[in-house]
Amino acid sequence: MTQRIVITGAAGGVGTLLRPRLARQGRTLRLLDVAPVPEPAEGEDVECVRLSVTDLPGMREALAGADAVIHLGGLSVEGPWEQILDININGTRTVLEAARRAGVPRVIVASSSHAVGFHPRGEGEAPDYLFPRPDTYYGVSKVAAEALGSLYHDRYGLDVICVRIGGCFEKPIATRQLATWLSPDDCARLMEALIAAPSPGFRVVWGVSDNARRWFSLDEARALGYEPEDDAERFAGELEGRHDPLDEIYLGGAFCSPELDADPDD
Ligand code: 15L
Repeated sequence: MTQRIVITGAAGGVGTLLRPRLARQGRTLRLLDVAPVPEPAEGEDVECVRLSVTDLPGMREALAGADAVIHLGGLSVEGPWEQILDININGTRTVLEAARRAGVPRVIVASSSHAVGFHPRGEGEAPDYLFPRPDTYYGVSKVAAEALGSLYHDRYGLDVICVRIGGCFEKPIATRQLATWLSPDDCARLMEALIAAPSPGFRVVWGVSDNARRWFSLDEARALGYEPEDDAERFAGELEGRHDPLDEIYLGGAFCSPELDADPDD
């Protein structure tokens, strides 16, 4: 039987990187976004739907028959509170509620290091399930997404895995990402593991490659079958000067800067 995987925010950065990497024989990818999603190439088993994560009836229809949802949709950086509240928080609740109503058993939620960004860097690896200390409204929305995932697991039995993604780009774009980078190939490896893991329940894992300078634990992700193969270190020479002093102090780095205060004039 064909496996059906839905990706929200499929036209965004991570969605675009995942699309070719999650293609499999016997799998249909249903790609949702408010922005246009490029039409399927010849032979690509893909369905594209223009849809907001805040549209419950539309989401419910789009999720019908899905085996799992990878929820990437929403703002991926700091934004005005009203937008964060509507798109990220209400949007995540809408996706989970649509999954419940459509009978989708598993939702993988994109969380972020910014859910815990105000934790001091400290020595050693930041553990799995590190208590929330968001660094922005965006970080608050990721904490809320994790809380909603927990609720939808405990109340309705959905498997929900929240991935605190370090930073998933083609290659690292700042020195901090020598520690926090999740390579696109490792991101796909992680998603495959999370799609396949038997009865995970509710989990919070770090999404990071096995970087030599890694700040985050890989224990919980590995326990679910993730085997990272990449290390950002090979890009170290290219990142000269792409450094923020806050990277030494907080897990969230520059997201902890007062420049990100939402309403500086009030
Ligand atoms: C995130 O959560 C963002 O979505 C991404 O755009 C990067 O800024 C990343 O964190 C990061 O910290 O590098």
